[in-house]
Amino acid sequence: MENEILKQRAVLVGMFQGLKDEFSIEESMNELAELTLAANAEVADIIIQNKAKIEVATYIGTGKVEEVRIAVEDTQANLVIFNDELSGSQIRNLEALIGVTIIDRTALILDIFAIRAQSKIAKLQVELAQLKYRLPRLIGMNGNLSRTGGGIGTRGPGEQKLELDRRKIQDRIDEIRRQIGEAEKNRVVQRQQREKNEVPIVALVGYTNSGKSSMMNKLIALSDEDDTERHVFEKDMLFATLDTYSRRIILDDKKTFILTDTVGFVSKLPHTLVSAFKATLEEALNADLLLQVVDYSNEFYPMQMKVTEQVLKELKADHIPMVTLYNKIDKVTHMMTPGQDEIMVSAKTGENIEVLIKEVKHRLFSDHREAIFLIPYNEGTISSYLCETYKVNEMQYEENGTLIKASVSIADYNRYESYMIKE
Ligand SMILES: Nc1nc2c(ncn2[C@@H]2O[C@H](COP(=O)(O)OP(=O)(O)OP(=O)(O)O)[C@@H](O)[C@H]2O)c(=O)[nH]1
Ligand SMILES: [Mg+2]
Repeated sequence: MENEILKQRAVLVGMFQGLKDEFSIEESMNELAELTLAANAEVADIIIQNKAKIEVATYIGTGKVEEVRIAVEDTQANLVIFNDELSGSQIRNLEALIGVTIIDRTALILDIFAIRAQSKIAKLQVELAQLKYRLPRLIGMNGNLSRTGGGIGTRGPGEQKLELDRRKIQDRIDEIRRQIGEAEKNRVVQRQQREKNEVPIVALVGYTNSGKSSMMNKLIALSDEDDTERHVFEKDMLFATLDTYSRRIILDDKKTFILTDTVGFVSKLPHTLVSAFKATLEEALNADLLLQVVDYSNEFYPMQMKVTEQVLKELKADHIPMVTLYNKIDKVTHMMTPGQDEIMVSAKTGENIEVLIKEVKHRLFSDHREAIFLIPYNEGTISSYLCETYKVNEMQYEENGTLIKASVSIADYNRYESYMIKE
């Protein structure tokens, strides 16, 4: 089968540079192996160099290069993946010495994104990130690209072939930026509409595969608008979600908010990707509340939380109030006592989801105030807005208009103050 012929076998190479990034090299290589599988390649061998100094020409030392070459020969691998970013000349030198395609962690992650991208905007963003990664490395990668027909590092989003020519790449980057800007205009209009209506936004953020989309689906199912057509894609794979999805969640007392599902993060998430995905992450960056979903059953969850918080900082979203959801508690035997702003949950069994909802309500709606409005009949849009947005405690058709008694947000309290009547 064509797929089997194309299946790549990779030797993974990592360098331990002291504990400066606080994660063990084993954790990092373990994750690199998972990313390799996610890109449809096999792991043939893993080689680690314990060394603090980086060789300018080959990244790892000469002896280690030879060790990698032998491992490639022994395992019949046709690809070597480095755990850190390489320069164009390092790639070229290593390919000359080892004799197979060399890529780095960034190219691997970009490749997975290229496979997964579905929507037009996600495809554009991935291609933009790939081209920006590629531009400074053109000299090193030319030979590589002309030699291989497919495989990791050469895939574009969809069936597209990536450009090779510097000037054409620059033109394409400009064109993609224009198209993303165009697509974003629509989104901005939608958001402004929501802001006008004062519907609060809650965004699910966190490490890839932690259960963000599952949590979203659980909350959609609980919403009294339950409709499986509104469910989002959830799956046990890295980067299942690349687009931002927003759904309206209506709670039992009609309290309404917008819930947003976002792309997952990963350690050493390429900067080109973070900036390319800023457009889709915009909704999350404007949220009133962040729910950080953590896979509590994963032994590396503390590292994953650290990465998530770093990326949020990079996106300048670290000022938004956040509640941490330790998810997948159905998979663990050892529980911990959650601190403030922390909830132990299971998106799968629904355990403690009611605690989560209570917390969200408290965060978003505790400033609501009781009010009685008399809305004139020629202002029908206001009365229907109030009825759609809030749980109406009392409603009567009076001579001069509709009398509505409800608990509303401060913004609406102020906005419709002129229609308010005292009891
Ligand atoms: N046992 C268990 N599995 C869960 C739970 N929540 C999610 N999962 C599983 O975890 C896997 C990943 O779930 P997703 O919801 O797709 O994760 P995500 O955070 O959206 O992942 P990305 O979109 O890739 O960033 C799926 O196989 C889910 O079924 C949970 O509470 N318990
Ligand atoms: Mg998801």
